[in-house]
Amino acid sequence: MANSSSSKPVLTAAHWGPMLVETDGERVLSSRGALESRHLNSLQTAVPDQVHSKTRVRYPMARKGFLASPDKPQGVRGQDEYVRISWDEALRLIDTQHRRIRESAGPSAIFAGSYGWRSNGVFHKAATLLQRYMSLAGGYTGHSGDYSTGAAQVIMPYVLGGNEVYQQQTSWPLVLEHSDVVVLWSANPLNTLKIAWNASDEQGIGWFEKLKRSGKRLICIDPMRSETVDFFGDSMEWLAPHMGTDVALMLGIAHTLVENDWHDRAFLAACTHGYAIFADYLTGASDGVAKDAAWAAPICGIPESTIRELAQLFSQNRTLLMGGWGMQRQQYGEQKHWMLVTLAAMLGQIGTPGGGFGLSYHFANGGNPTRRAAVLASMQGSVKDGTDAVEKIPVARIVEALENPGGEYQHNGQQKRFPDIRFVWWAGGANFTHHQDTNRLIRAWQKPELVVISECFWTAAARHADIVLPITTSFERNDLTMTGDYSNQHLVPMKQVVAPQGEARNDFDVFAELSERWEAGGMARFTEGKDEMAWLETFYTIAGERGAAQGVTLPPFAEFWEANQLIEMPESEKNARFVRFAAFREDPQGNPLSTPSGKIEIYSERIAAFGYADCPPHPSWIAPDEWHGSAEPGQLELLSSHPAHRLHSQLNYAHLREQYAVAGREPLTLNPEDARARGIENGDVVRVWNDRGQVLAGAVVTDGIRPGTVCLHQGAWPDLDRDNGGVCKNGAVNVLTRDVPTSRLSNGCAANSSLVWMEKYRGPALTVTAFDPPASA
Ligand SMILES: Nc1nc2c(c(=O)[nH]1)N[C@H]1C(S)=C(S)[C@@H](COP(=O)(O)OP(=O)(O)OC[C@H]3O[C@@H](n4cnc5c(=O)[nH]c(N)nc54)[C@H](O)[C@@H]3O)O[C@H]1N2
Ligand SMILES: Nc1nc2c(c(=O)[nH]1)N[C@H]1C(S)=C(S)[C@@H](COP(=O)(O)OP(=O)(O)OC[C@H]3O[C@@H](n4cnc5c(=O)[nH]c(N)nc54)[C@H](O)[C@@H]3O)O[C@H]1N2
Ligand SMILES: [Mo]
Repeated sequence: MANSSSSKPVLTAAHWGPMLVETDGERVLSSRGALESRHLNSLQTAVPDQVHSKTRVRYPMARKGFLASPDKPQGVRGQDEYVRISWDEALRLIDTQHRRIRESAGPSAIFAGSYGWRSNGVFHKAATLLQRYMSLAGGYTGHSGDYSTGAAQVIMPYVLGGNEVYQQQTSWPLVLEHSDVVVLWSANPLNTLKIAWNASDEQGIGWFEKLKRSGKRLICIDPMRSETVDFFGDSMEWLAPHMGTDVALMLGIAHTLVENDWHDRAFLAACTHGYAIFADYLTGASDGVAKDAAWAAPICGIPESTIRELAQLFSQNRTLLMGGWGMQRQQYGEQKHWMLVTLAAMLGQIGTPGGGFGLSYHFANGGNPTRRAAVLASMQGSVKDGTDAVEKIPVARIVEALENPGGEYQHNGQQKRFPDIRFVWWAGGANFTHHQDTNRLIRAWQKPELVVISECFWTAAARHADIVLPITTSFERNDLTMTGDYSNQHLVPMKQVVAPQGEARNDFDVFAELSERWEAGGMARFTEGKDEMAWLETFYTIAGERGAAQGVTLPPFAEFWEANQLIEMPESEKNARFVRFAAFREDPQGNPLSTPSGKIEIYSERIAAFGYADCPPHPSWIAPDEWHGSAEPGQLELLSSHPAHRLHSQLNYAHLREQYAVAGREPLTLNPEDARARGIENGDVVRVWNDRGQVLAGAVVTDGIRPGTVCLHQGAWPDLDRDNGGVCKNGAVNVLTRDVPTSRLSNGCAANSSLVWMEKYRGPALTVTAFDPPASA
């Protein structure tokens, strides 16, 4: 039920935290954070824009060329007009074509991997619900991995036994107590902590604020002077290497350690495996090239003397290397965190309070101690006796799969074959902004026989679909969420604020109805006979059982739901003293890691056995194809970091855009040197291009970025102008990025290894139309 009282704000939550939303019962009036915080999170103000945006999908729509002959669609996806159809017609069309394709081509022809940051909540999980329906219908092709940590999450288990990127970090109180030096290496927590996969617990920035006032030595290694460096001001040093060269920089530091006998031999002997082989590479004994500071300096663009100073500083102090993820979203991205861990191992501080490395302080408030908690259960992606994914493709290889059906490829030591995908359904992801090389994607996108998109908004993906289904935002339905992916700090009701807009339906209801169309009794199988509130009560009841084991008692569900209040979980003294790898450090034999040797693998026999030239068996410097070392004069390194006032592409249409748009489009950060060389002034429209595509963006000229590097944050909506050479008017960075795997080990996203050209734009004035729905909508 929509809340009809106008006086009391409704409590709900998004990835960007618990929020209070004011409504008059029909319209959303305003929204704000529900937790007390000294750091305003701009995303929390955007609920009215989300619910009432002119770019909402209002009705089911179908592409003309598809409707003309659904068995054999005509026209070009992305160039066709859309026609309004009824829900009944839309679901009938989907059911008929789904049946036809499944019968003729089998379950692997149906791609339901549907990656993306759908709204949070334990029940209305778009892709999970899609997969649940496809499990009922007989299986599908899913995906493995993610765009976030594609390389790191595959390499780290070989090295440390766990993925490290989604695991709790040594607790913040201990970092503040014990660390002397903290290094943010390719991390921008001021931006990235605005969100979490559940809802943000909003504690992370507060911890970084304490760090700022701690008097510790703080260093940020990033080609761009990020919001975080600005936030730390004088208390942080900024070192700006060339993009993609961090392994060389780390090797230079490591070599300096060895030269001075500053490395921790005892730790290396007791806790690591294969160091000697790596050491031969480091010193050049095996290949004749000593990876010393003088070698590293011209590669990474950091002076030799600085590299040597870092080695001394790190080895003589309790040092914590906080690794972010931008640097592994690159060709050979696997090497980055492997080398970071190797460097930390050489420093010998892994497993100490406040020393070693951590790969999630910048994400989901890692290090904020885990509470004793009643943790919610959540919706599962398969029905009883259903068929789960019959096949999985590495998530960022989707275009390669469409281009090369049946083609063989290597993944993580396995020889695999791409399925022959004929039907793609995306629910809860924005693959036309998240995937690399948009123009190549658009070509590959013509291949499937059917593309269905479930969306709240007319995204570029929706504009390239055959059928577009209008879906509710999370403010038009009821749900539950925890805050903090690691802390479980709060349990929050996500109460419906207003009625569904237009003809929008919940993903759950769409797939429930399709299940019934698929087979008699399908709806009951899909829903297990439960509606929204019954499911929420189930998840809450399980939370109560889990909580009981932790000494946490929840009020009865009805009372909780009525109260419109979140529940804060009690602190745990034990968890507040958590030190990652403490037990292993104390007794490596008794508490081995789950690696083959039980130790930190600096050399991996398993990886050696795969024989991958693009992922050697110990951390190595391999020059990417596109980097400053291969750039022609005038070419620039392209950075696509995550945006401050969006979650990827989410909210690009919102009023927040006024805070960052330049010349009406996505801002592009460039150094004054690069601006002068091209006659570009602050605020100008620039054209940026390479052989993959071209975009227009608004120039932000600042010394806060390394010369030779430009940044376009990821997530601007593609707005390709076919009448003007296909230029993207809104500055969508993936029009320019290269679509190659990090390596054949993990096949991760490598967007941050791309070169571009840039000039002042002198063409006709082109207005951004990305947020105008199709004329007929
Ligand atoms: N160049 C470059 N590219 C990148 C990155 C980069 O660093 N550089 N980063 C990569 C990373 S790490 C990621 S995680 C991806 C992010 O890629 P995505 O997660 O795909 O990006 P979002 O913009 O969050 O897309 C979520 C979509 O889900 C829709 N949605 C929200 N709620 C619901 C719902 O309840 N139901 C349905 N059906 N839809 C809903 C939203 O409207 C939105 O369009 O981008 C990747 N792409
Ligand atoms: N506000 C907001 N928060 C978010 C997101 C969002 O879209 N908006 N996205 C969320 C998601 S899904 C994810 S995966 C995380 C992403 O978290 P990250 O991947 O850590 O975020 P990025 O901004 O891609 O990269 C972090 C920093 O790495 C730097 N960097 C890039 N390349 C290099 C390099 O070669 N060397 C060095 N030293 N630094 C480099 C970038 O300049 C950037 O400042 O953030 C999450 N948080
Ligand atoms: Mo991500």
